[in-house]
Amino acid sequence: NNHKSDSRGALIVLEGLDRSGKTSQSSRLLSYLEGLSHSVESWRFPDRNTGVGQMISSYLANESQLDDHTIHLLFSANRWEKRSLMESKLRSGTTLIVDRYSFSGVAFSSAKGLDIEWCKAPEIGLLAPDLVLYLDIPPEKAAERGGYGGERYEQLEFQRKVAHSYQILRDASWKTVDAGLPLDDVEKQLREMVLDCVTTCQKGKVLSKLWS
Ligand code: FDM
Repeated sequence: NNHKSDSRGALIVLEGLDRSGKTSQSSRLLSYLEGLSHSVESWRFPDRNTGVGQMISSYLANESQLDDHTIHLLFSANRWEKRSLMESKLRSGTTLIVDRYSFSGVAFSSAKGLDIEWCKAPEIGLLAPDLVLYLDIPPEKAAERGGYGGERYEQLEFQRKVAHSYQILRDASWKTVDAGLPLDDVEKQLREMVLDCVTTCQKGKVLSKLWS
């Protein structure tokens, strides 16, 4: 028996405020796992390359206006359109490092005042991450990093509300890292958590669905 080809990849999600360092850390984790000869890909949501993704992208750039419920459902649809590919990658042994997922969907929309249970509903049945890594940074500190690119949600006042929503969503299974530390220190902590998760999935941890 070739156990390696039977083992599945891990679904690892990075969450956090804008400028918390998710994107840098995803690419570092990708290189790290590649270096260990793991099959791994880095993904992000929104995936702006699909038709739905282009609608989202133009909304974020303030080039189009959409009702809060409508854009929420588009973000969710953007995950649904990638669901089967996601599952086949994982089942064939590829680990996915995903920059934002359903938790961003709920945190950002509920920060606008939408009911949290309503926000979670369209996510039911998507694949549940094996690990959620929360890059924790105070909104003020994230704002100081500059480089808010001027997209729709990149404002301190709104990011404070998003931080609050993340606090409500977060459960005991999430792993939180202090994202105010130097990048190398953050990476070191993440590496250990990620490797541990990849190993658990290889050993046969069951792939489950949201919300569980
Ligand atoms: N965002 C992202 C949402 O509002 N809902 C979602 O479901 C997702 C995945 O889109 F401000 C927000 C979060 C962020 C913006 O994300 C674009 P990136 O990471 O800057 O591309």
